[in-house]
Amino acid sequence: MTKALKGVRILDFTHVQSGPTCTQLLAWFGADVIKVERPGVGDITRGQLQDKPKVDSLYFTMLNHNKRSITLDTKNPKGKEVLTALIKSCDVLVENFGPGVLDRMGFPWEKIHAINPKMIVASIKGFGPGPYEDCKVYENVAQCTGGSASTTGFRDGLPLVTGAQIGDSGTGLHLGLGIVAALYQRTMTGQGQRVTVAMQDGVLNLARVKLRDQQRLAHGPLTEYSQYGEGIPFGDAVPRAGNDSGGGQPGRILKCKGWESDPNAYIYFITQAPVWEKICDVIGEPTWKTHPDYAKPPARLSRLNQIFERIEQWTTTKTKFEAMEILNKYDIPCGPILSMKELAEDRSLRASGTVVEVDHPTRGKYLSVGNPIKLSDSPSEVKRSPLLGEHTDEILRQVLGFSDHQVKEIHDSGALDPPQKVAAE
Ligand code: CAO
Repeated sequence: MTKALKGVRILDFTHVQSGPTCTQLLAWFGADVIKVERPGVGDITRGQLQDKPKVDSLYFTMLNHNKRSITLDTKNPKGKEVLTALIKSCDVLVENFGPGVLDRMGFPWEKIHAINPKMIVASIKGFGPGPYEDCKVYENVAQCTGGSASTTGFRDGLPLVTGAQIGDSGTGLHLGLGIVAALYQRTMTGQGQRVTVAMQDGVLNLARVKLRDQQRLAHGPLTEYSQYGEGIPFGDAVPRAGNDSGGGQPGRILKCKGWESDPNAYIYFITQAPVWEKICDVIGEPTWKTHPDYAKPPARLSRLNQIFERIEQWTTTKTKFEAMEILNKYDIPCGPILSMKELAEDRSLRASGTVVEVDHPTRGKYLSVGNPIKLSDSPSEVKRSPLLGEHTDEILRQVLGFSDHQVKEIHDSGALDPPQKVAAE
């Protein structure tokens, strides 16, 4: 079976998490992703959070599947020649260097466009144009500056960052969509273009419902937020809403059987209006179906704490899986709080290829998240990440067509060697 992006070649200048998320997805869709890394060092994550000595970290392996690796010193004159050849023979350059790095390397957009007018140049930066455009940015900085942290956590607690990597992986996803859109446009125009996503913008896009609520505040309190029922006045900015549901249907995380010893024995429970009567039956409060204090959603808003306490009395008599099974029968929306251990062992996620076991020559077997986007005519196999520079000669010969003599010249130039340290005086 063919692959959706077969024939697309990516010059992958990405590192850490945001950019590699994007190029890994493109590789899963069948693009030939050539990861260019600094000789001797490589992507810094190869050595970060290492669980086994001298082995590529899970941080690296889980973000760089299905890619090839070439090491190249792009500050070496011969290295610049090789980079120019790569630009000529690739369709997309993806980078998430700090601001200005590509220009300092001697490859600004204008030069790349002149070398290969069809090339799409896709970049992730921390911020778009404005006062912070020169700042380097990491995940949590983006979560804080994109509106996620100020709206995550409890009203009376600190702003919180999330476990989901919405700044890095979220921005990588946005960039991937921009790249395939630009590739599609290129089929009609024949021209490349620049694709840029700022991490702040990507996070704000994911926090869009909170900007919605910011504007609703001008017209009165946010009645679905718990603090409304608690009689606590709203300020002039969207508050943190704890575990309240963001969709206008009140929801909470409730204890389940075993919560005293299991930190994940909880379930998310939504008191969705159309199934209210079924909820009343399940929890054993049939009179609430007609009682004026409970029957209609507006009457319930000021009593949410009391209502959820009663529902929790019921959920604590069930495990989260028992509660899920019962509630699903009645179409009552709910979700058990699944630990990473439970997800790693989940049989349906294994069967769908969302959790995969990968074999690596130096690390051995490990688990990873496979492609969560399923295409019926372009299945994704997860292939292990490359060792540092594993494909250097293969790429020089097969992709760039260099002869034995030219390859030797490149080796002799030092362009494939780690930069020499200058001795301290
Ligand atoms: N050969 C020679 N030099 C190379 C090279 C190669 N193959 N690859 C990279 N380099 C050099 C660059 O040219 C740059 O040198 P100069 O600063 O002298 O121009 C240098 O490596 C450092 O690049 P950098 O600024 O991208 O890396 P950093 O570790 O200082 O910063 C990060 C890391 C992530 C903060 C920064 O890249 C960034 O802000 N990126 C954009 C936002 C982003 O993606 N952040 C998410 C990261 S994941 O949490």
